[in-house]
Amino acid sequence: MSKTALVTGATSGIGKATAQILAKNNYKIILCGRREDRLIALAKELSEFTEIHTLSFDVRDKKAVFESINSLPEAFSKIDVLINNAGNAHGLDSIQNGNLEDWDAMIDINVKGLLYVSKAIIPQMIERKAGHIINIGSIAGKEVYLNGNVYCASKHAVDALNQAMRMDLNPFGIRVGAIHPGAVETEFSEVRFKGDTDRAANVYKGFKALQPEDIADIIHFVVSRPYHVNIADLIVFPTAQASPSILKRD
Ligand code: NDP
Ligand code: 8X3
Repeated sequence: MSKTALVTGATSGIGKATAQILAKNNYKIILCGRREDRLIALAKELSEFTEIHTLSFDVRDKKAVFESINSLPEAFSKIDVLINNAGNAHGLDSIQNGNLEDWDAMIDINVKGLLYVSKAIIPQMIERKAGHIINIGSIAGKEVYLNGNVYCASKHAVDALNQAMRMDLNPFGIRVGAIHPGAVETEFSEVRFKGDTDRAANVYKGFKALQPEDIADIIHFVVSRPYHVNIADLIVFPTAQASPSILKRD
């Protein structure tokens, strides 16, 4: 019987590529995100391969998170794999110049949103004594960089929560692991720079950045290991990158 994966942030970038690869590998997919038009288009594309269900909610809205997940039809209600991917950076400013709305967004989405979605799904994994949670962290969750302050703090929180979830859920045989990418060419920088596409494009100039499919491929590898194998923590850089601030450009 095919497994079911719920992917947050499936409308773009890493989440979309992950939904695509898992769908082609016989997972039933629950696609989540706020942009319904994109959810519908992706559902149409992937329904050629598997059964798809879409859930449109903002991960900041805890009522919507619980209502959406609790509303899943029977065929999608048993979630084997949770990919906690939804998230973004908002702004790249010093702590003294940081924007309070940006700070709220990063903490509310990257940390609290991940917690709400996890809290809505963990009970059924505990009941079945099985499940797999993959938290998408970042190299920003391992090292801080100039002006990265609150985004880095939010991803350090994801790193801490990943370790904590693994400990707390250990008695129930639930796999928990994180993947921490370096620079991946997605809409991430467009969101960070609030639609400034030139500034966003410059982030990926002069080197070969990771593509969302590179991370999706690794996620597929991680979920397809035998059940006794849990890849707990993985950092993935483009070859040109050695740390958030060491990047070899042409
Ligand atoms: P994208 O901007 O391409 O995708 C972000 C996804 O998150 C979108 O699908 C978006 O969907 C969803 N999302 C954002 N805010 C919310 C919200 N409030 N409620 C629900 N969904 C939301 O970026 P990436 O694919 O790059 O980012 C995915 C993850 O990877 C993030 O956690 C990011 O921090 C992490 N990451 C990215 C790196 C990179 O260099 N790109 C490197 C390291 C980590 P919608 O807007 O439709 O709601
Ligand atoms: C995204 C990678 O280095 O911009 O998490 O923080 S970085």
